[in-house]
Amino acid sequence: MKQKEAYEVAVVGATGAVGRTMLSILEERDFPVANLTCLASARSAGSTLSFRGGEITVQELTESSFNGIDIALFSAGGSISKQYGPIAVAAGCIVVDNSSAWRMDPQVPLVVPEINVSTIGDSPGIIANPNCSTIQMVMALKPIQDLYKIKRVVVSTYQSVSGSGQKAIEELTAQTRAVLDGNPANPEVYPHQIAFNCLPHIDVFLDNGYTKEEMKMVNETRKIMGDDSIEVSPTTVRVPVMVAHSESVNVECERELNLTEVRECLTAFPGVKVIDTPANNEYPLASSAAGKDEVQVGRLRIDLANPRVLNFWVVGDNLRKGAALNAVQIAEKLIGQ
Ligand code: NAP
Ligand code: 12T
Repeated sequence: MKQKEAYEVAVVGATGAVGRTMLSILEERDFPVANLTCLASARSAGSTLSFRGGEITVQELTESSFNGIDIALFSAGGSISKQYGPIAVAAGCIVVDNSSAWRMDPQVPLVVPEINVSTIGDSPGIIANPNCSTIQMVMALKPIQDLYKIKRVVVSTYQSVSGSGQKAIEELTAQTRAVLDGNPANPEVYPHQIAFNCLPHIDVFLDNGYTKEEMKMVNETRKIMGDDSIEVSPTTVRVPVMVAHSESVNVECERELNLTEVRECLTAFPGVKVIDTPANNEYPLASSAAGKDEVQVGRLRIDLANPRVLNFWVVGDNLRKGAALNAVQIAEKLIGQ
């Protein structure tokens, strides 16, 4: 895009869990923002959000919201992205979209900057941000793919409630209190109690028996890695954690793995931190990854039965690298940073 001193930036869904994190990250990384426009529904129009020591009044999203905006970061759900993404593009914006609306559209690049920034063309329009569980997994898979070529991945996720937004964070808090006090949990966001429980159900169930979240991990992994031959066998589970998703990953490669080499390639990969000293009880944890930018990888070990198979544990902040940070990194690439 045309380079400027500073850019007109809009955040759609600015009051949400991801939107608020976008504001923090734009501020932390000193993104060259001339003006920040915060957009949400009529419900929160008129409320204020803090940005760079000032207060920004939230405006209601309308068809004219994008006039004069250079970059629009969307995180207000798939139907808003489907409806307003093309309106923003027609107004001359570049859209970085966090929803699942455009990810598998062949015209839309699906980008993790450390992996496939080159798929962003000269006049991108909409750029899709991948699903949170997929981003942290492919960050660990990419260096392994480059060295050993991956055939198949079996993954089970342990996903935090912040992945489903602000209301789910409140639901886990309220339910934890209610259950400890001997009161009923009253599920609203999830179909069952999430406090003190694990739900093998994220997003909606599809006809093939998998959830939509599981199929995102299958299809988005192939698109980001640029390799349709990678087989992904996922089980996605919601756990009573506030922030950061954890994943157990089993990767079958085309040739025998060398654990020292695996450790080295992961350590060298930007955005990945290897934490793997089990003798000192050191391994990635949701509690240590929450609030951090890096994707943490540990429990690296070769499969007991097959020297071409690796097991590891990967943890990432779903609101940061899984959503807002990745989106802002894409915006940084757009402005030539
Ligand atoms: P959230 O906390 O529920 O926030 C939703 C945001 O969308 C709020 O700002 C809300 O504004 C706004 N919104 C809702 N309906 C709207 C409407 N009709 N018009 C304008 N704004 C509207 O959810 P979240 O966790 O931040 O997630 C937001 C979206 O980001 C998700 O739906 C998902 O598509 C995406 N997401 C992506 C990832 C990823 O993996 N990359 C991770 C999490 C979420 P009000 O304050 O007015 O209600
Ligand atoms: N349903 O970006 O509930 O497609 O954790 C991310 C997270 C959808 C998405 C979740 C979801 C997405 C969730």
